[in-house]
Amino acid sequence: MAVQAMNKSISTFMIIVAGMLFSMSAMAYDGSGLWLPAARQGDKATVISDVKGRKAAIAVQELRDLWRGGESVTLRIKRDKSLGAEGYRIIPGDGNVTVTANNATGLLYGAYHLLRMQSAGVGLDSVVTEVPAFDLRVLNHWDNLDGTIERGYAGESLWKWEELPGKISPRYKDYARANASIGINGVVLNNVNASSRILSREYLEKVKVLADIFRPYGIKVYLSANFAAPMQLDSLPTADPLDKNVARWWKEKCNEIYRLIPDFGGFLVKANSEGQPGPCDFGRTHAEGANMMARALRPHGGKVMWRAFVYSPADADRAKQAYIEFQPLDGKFDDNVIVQIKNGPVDFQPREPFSPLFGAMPATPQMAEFQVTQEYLGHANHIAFLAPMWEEFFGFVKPESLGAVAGVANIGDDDNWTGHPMAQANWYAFGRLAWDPSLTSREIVKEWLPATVYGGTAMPDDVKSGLEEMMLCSREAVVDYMMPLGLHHLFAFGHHYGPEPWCNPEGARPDWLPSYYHRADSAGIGFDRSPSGSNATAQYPEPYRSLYASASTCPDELLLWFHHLPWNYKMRSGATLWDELCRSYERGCITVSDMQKAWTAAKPYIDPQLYTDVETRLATQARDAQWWKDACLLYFGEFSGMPLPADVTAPVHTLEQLRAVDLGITNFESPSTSLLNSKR
Ligand code: BDP
Repeated sequence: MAVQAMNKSISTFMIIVAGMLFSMSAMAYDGSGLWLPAARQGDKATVISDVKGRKAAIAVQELRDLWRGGESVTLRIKRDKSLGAEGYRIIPGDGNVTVTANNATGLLYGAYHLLRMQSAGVGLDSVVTEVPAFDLRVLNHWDNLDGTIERGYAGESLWKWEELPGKISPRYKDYARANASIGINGVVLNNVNASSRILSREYLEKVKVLADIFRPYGIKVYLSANFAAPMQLDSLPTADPLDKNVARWWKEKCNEIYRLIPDFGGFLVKANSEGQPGPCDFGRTHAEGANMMARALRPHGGKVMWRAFVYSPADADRAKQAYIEFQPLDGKFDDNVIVQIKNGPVDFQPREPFSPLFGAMPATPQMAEFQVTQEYLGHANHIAFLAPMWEEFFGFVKPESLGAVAGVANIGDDDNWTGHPMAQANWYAFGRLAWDPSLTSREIVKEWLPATVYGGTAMPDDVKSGLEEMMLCSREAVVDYMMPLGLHHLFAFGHHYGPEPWCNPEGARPDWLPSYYHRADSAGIGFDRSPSGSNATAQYPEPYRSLYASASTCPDELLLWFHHLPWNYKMRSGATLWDELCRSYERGCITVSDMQKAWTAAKPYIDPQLYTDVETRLATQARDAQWWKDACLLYFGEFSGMPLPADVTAPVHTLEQLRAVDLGITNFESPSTSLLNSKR
């Protein structure tokens, strides 16, 4: 008792100390400040600059308000070809730090670099030279004009269309600032499932207001365009890209846009995909459609980002379809078209191999599309730090082969922007990797955690590294408890949250159903994409083609993506496939419980509101991990007929109970099932 009381008073004391540190370093926590430092108290920092214009003024102001380095900072334009349009150099000196760049954009990025170093507690001891790897680093918002967000889990859209252009939310500027601070320079405002109305005069005037706010932060606005807009907005009889009235309509539309927004970035287009209109409706190719729009944008310097996310059943394997449709179009796109390809060949699963389209169209500019929002990784309930996923991608697809990167935003109007406070790390990581894809996940988390979670506290090193590990292992944990060994798309229909490997609603497209992907039967499990199956492996270049083609060389983590194997197949570890599968699910659950422990250890040093929020979400994550494990192992166990290995704990649910959980097919936000709650 006495010991407990003493421990309690020690931890109360530590909470008070940590609380004092917090109040010294920041305002009351609500998550809205993201990773940006709090303003200095008292005197401003000394910043010397004679560079004119809004951008430079922002850079100066940010440093005056936030820089605590002691040295003064000089911002200076200095011509240097090697720095390009956005690069910068930071030169430490005696009592002064100098930032040079070719223009104010570079100076702004240089200013934010200094502030990031400050937040991460990194000293400046040598010259820093930075040039972004990609010219275009863009967030794709899947925001609808009615304020909802497709696959958004952080409230409603930030864009208050009904209030614009008259009323301006202060968050527009905060948003731009946050993006600039991590190097994002483009924003697609609306959903790829686009309403044509965004291109109406009424909406363009609203868009202009946002573009004007974003411009001084180096950010261009882009819009998702509906290919049938000429028909929908102005009743043209067709949207055929080779029809001259259609081409004229787009030209005039672009002229209208550029009169309002002279630096408009261009269009993002989802065409002939999941029911969206496109050139194929008129017997034309994707290239013909994209080029028609590109020619309307060309005089103004705009770009078309044309998505390759298509899967019309040209082949029995969905994973092959985008390649089949797009690869033959190589060389047929105008040079202001860039083909935007999801990282994997299916759809943002917890783990996919890279899409074989990358590198397969050498005469066509390509860009990668990542999903920052956690549609398939536990929504805003699970910690899944995605830098390791993107780092893995860049291990296969060389950044030099890409012209740009896009991330589907996880941002909404929640106070903390991203729903789960730790999901801010994914926004941050996307920006940082889009600037410098050679950064490691660890480097990124070492910047983000102190800047956001524990800066200014006396957190001991072992607790800090516990939090780093918590972040770094989180994506692999999700893979383990949801879809290990290359399994994919075991999700409940529609909302993609919980497990439903048995899901089979009447009339659904087969390639939206889990059984299409897992193919479990008494003979085994997995999708045979080897040469004896769908031969998707043939779409890959060597060495991957051969590596993936044979189960004996295919990496474990992609095994069931490429192969259908017997339950007693002998794995590299010596265990059977079934035992390995069971252990993977078990490991996922154990990792989440380790993540909970790391978070608990950090309690005395973390703002209480943040602490409790994450603690609660981690409890949900732990519950869901168990739910996934039980659902998948009980269901697959019916086919394998094999018992759980002795080192795997028994399920806490029965299959009947889990099958009875009605997940609903739309608008699923959190697993509020009393069944699952009561089981803990
Ligand atoms: C899928 C989403 C769907 C999107 C689609 C896309 O489930 O909501 O519209 O991707 O990327 O992942 O177009």
